[in-house]
Amino acid sequence: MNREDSIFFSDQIDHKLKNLRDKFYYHLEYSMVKDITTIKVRDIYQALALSIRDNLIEKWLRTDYEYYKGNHKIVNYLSMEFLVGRLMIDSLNSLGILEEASELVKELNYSLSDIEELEPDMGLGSGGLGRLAACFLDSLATHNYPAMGYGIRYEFGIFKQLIRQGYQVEEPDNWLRTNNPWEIKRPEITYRIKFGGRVERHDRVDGKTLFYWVDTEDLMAVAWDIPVLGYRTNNVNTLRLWQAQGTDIFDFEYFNNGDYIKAVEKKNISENLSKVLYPNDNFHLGKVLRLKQEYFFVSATLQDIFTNFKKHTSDYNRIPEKVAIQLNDTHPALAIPELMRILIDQERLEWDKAWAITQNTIAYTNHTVLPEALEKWGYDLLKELLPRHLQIIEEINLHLLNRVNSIYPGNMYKLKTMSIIEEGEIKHVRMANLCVEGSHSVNGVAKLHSEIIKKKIFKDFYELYPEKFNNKTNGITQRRWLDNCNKSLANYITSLIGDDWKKDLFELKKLEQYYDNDQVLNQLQEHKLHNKKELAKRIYKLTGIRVNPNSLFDVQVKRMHEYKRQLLNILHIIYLYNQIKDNPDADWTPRTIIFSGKAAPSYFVAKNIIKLIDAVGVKINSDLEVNDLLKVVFIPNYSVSLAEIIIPAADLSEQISTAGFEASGTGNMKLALNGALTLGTLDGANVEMREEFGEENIYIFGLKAEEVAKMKQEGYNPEGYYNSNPNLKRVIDMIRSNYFNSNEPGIFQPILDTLLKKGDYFMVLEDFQAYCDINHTISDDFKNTKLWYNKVLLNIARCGKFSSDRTIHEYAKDIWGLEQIKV
Ligand code: NBG
Repeated sequence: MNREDSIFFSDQIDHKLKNLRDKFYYHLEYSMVKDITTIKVRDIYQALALSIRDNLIEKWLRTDYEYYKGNHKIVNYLSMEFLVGRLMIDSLNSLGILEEASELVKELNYSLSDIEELEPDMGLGSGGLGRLAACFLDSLATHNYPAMGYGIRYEFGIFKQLIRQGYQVEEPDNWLRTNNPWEIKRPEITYRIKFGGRVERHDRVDGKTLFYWVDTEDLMAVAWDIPVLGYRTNNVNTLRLWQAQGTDIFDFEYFNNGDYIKAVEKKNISENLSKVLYPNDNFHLGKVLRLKQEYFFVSATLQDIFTNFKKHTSDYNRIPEKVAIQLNDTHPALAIPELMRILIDQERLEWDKAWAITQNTIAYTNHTVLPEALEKWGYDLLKELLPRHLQIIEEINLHLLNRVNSIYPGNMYKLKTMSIIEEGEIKHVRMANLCVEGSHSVNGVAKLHSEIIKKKIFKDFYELYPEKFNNKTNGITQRRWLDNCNKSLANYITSLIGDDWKKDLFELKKLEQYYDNDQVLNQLQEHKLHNKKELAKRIYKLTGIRVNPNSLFDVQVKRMHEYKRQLLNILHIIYLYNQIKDNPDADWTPRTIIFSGKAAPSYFVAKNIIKLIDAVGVKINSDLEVNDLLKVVFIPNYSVSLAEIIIPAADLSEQISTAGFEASGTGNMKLALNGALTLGTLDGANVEMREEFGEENIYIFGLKAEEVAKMKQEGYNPEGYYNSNPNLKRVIDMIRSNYFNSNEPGIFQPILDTLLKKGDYFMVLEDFQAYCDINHTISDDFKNTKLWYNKVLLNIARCGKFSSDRTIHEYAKDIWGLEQIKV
């Protein structure tokens, strides 16, 4: 590029700071305002982050410019959650300046990992759904797809979990307390968001009816932009997060009455909207504030999309040609009536035209089949908060029901189940039905899950619109989840097969040639041992428990949820404990069982399970008789950055949900890529992992999804298992007799009740024996080091499919019609 056609102001000056070192020292002095005598380690982090940011800014500006100039189609990924984690190491690696940065901080006697520890996690998500969104952004940028992520800039992300006396305690996550060098506030990108009010109807003489949404209570959404770097490419996409602000025009009523202070208070209340992330995973709470958050971010996002679209044309028929909108679950479902409202009320399009544009623009991903996670909003609440949207939803529903009735005349069952409005004593709006009706594509997140969607939860919609339904199996980014978090293994792999795997994970196939190579298998073991020692240090630091790095590291890290069955794991631990006590001199395989994960603050049983894990751990870890043979650890405050330490150190990955309940899982993929073998049910993506890895390289047990369904239908009797299995009975009776909690008798009664009195909904007792049996096999296999690492190698080599790069290429081709635009 020559100077004349440069878009950069900085090209006008001759003394640009060219290298990282110059920038770094510049920022230490001029941004942090520090000298040699006053510098603190946090200044080093801040200055380094600002220097990294400088390094990417030209690319970022150019990316925006190229996308705009070329008028390319853009995908807009709408998600209430982006669980990004830290950005520093990832950015350095993407830019190819990791070594340089490492040398630089050494000059000041620090290591890069010391500096990294100062970066707070960007924890704007609660679990897999939010982390998936972050992996997708990474893959989109790396593969040069024009994309925007849209979400909320929560002031408080996922809460910090403390464990006190075995109980979970929540503390707010004040991640913005220190300056966040990665975000840029864009006050000029601010939109007005309306709530409440009423709808005025105007029947014009030409027969057209117009609707005006008036007397609303408004607030503002202001944009904060975060750069999303592609790996070793010039494309830098944007994650745009909205923050709520009160309008500057204070509430007139108070103002007119001279109550200036009240008016300012009101402004404060509106700003609460983007304060906090709801910490539930797979659970719909139905709170007003949450609904407000959903509309707030959808409305700001659509205004932004329209602003950008209109820079090129106001021919709205071309929207689907230029804009793709992906709804990450139903949380942004209001995008459907909002887009209709804009097209009809503001741009004055006819219903049919507006509807075709809406459907062709929007696509929906479903992430769960749990009924308690499916969003339903009270009809009256919607009416009060978004009266015009409710009218539009009713009209969408009318069209849908007419269609259903014309195809299946008089079929009341179909009308009832497919209706977007759920009738009943209290009427509700079913957001999932709205999403299916309003979009051109509906996808599940693993093969099995997509089948369940078609056969069960959206069965009738599938019959009506089979062409809409498709599968996009989830994936993870290998940049963060191998290259950055497990550097020594990543470098070793690169030394064997080159580094093309970083952008094309199928390249790992080349490792298969080393299947029987003792030296390579030994090296895999060495790297694992190294990571296990690192984790052991961390465990000691965080919990005071000493663990043996040579034991089998058996890991279950994920949200605490009954369907994920941490309870099955802990029942097996008690069983194993009994076995060892009965026969201490047998040839046991020492195990360290590691749990980590947060429970929703109001999820009582999940919190009770944490307490049980802790109590069992306290007992076993202090029992000198079992000593090193068995240790149980609960590491508090699971987060992206903690996962980056635990996952590389795992030997065994627990993916033991009740079959049919885990939509995909993504931790399963991260653990396999880092050389842990999977112990799992045939659920979610485990099914495809077995296909890829080969049956002999994965440990599968338990009921299959259709068996779970059948057994539930025919009547499942947990008591029968308890009475007929002496090992199980002994375990349950120990819990009942307060063996692990003599100081707090009775506290685990709720857990016993879920298993024996309330029908064991997640079939823990049914799968117990199969789980114990397969664990025996695993313990035996682990003793045979060569056999074990054969399997490890094949697992890693066959992980290609589970890259989010593959997932994103599929979305781009099948759903978005998106081209790669290299900047
Ligand atoms: C979760 C599923 C996981 C899945 C992620 C990402 C929700 C609603 N669903 O199995 O439970 O891996 O989504 O798709 O959070």
